Amino acid sequence: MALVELEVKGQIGILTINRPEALNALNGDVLKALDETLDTLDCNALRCIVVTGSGPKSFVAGADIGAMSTMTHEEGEAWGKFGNSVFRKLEQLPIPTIAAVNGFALGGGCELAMSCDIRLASEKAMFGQPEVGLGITPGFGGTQRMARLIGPGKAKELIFTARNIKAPEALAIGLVQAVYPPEELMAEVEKMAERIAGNAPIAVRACKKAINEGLQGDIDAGIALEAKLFGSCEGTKDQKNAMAAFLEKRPHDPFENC
Ligand code: CO8
Repeated sequence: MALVELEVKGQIGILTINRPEALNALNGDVLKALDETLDTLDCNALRCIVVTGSGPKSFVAGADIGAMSTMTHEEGEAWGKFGNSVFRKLEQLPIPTIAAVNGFALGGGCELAMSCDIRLASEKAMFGQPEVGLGITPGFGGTQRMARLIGPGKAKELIFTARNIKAPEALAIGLVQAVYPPEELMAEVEKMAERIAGNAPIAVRACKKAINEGLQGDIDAGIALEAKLFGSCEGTKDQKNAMAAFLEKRPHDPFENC
């Protein structure tokens, strides 16, 4: 069995981290498999990516503690750099990504979920950055992405205390966008992915770019980027198709990524 599986369902790609005997913990082989699988994605044909974990208990229970237990300073830094490069590749995919958090999302697992655009969780999901209890820091972007997602005060509280939180608290603090009974999670995730896939692909990509890149700079630069991207959508076949349909009071033709 592959350590990372890719299932294509129409225009949706479902990536499953597949090491259930270790609750999908990320060792070097899993990270490498994820890296290679991301390289194979056809982001012109696919319109949304779902990331989930194999088995009923865990999304990803963290980086592999056994593998990290004997690392030197240099090995630790190289490990962090590699993990970060993979998660950044995921984050920078041009199409939207949804984490379907089906269980434990701890340490590197929480960081993987935070590298996706949207997080939907099972009622059984648990989130946390337990690293300081293991004598390390979050190392796959956790200090950066959690502070940006839920604000620095709450991120510091969770990271300094190494307190794990359950799905309802993750929802309340905005770490996840919705929580579902475990048996309904994947259907709800796929429903959202289909809805995204049904919208004009160039416009959806432009929105992702505007939000992600806009958040890196000041608001004036973000607004200038938005204006440029808005302009780039005008004149596309999809824009003409959708607006003509509105004006003619009929449904638009399916969008074609053009
Ligand atoms: N690493 C390696 N193996 C793991 C991990 C992990 N993170 N999590 C679970 N496993 C393994 C267990 O060792 C066990 O294996 P075995 O059956 O061979 O003993 C198997 O998965 C099942 O686990 P449990 O029996 O413990 O299952 P429970 O249901 O009793 O408990 C828990 C589930 C609560 C999730 C528990 O397994 C746990 O606490 N796991 C560790 C969680 C954790 O601390 N994660 C954070 C790790 S640190 C991290 O992710 C750092 C990321 C950034 C690093 C970058 C550095 C530069």
